[in-house]
Amino acid sequence: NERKFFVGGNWKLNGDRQSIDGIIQFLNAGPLDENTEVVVSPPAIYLDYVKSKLGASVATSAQNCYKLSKGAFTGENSAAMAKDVGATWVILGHSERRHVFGETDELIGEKVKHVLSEGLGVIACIGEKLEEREANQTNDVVFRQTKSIAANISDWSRVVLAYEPVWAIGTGKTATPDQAQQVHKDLREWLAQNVSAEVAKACRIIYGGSVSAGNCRELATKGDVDGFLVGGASLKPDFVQIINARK
Ligand code: G2H
Repeated sequence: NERKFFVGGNWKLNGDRQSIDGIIQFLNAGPLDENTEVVVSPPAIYLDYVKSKLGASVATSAQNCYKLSKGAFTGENSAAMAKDVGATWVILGHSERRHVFGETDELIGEKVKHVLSEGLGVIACIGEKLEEREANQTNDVVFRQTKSIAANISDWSRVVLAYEPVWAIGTGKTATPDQAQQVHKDLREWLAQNVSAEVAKACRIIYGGSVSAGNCRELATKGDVDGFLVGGASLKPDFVQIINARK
């Protein structure tokens, strides 16, 4: 297919200047597969620092932002600010935003709309909890989440969908390649029916949840898995192997 492989590193709330220097060193040394689009997402405080030290082939992303560009919103960051320090993406709707910080489908939709209007790309995350999977509600949940994201998308070329089953996040428990492929395929079908055939064909659907140097290659063979959103392993040199999973 023509979808460019996409690998994002979500550092979450990790890093200091010293450890970040180490990450920048292995990223700049690579070598990184030119056929992979690579994005790293440091904590907002370090976005400027990381961008200034990274080679041009790696883009930067915020991990979240508010739904407005400025104002009396103590503690928040905006897409405009991320853009001002060189970021080109924002991760939205990550399961930790949904389940630790209580973000709703509605708020995530508003953020998607805002970030796109600011000219940045969106890595929009969806995924079911363990009890939802066990109750056979996986598709209900991910379709519901995708629907409130899709309703706010003006330009699909700047959107990547990240399927991250909550039970596989940071647990060492990865979805099997077949489990991931099944949901990605169903999501693409949903896009075809609810958005358009063109969007279904072109939109990258990436997988996240305990992706590692050990499991990335097999996951990457699946036809509807267009890349990864990587947490823990993106802090280690293993991340280079994940970027190169199709090489
Ligand atoms: C899922 C993923 C990155 P990890 O949250 O978004 O984290 O790879 O540590 O499971």
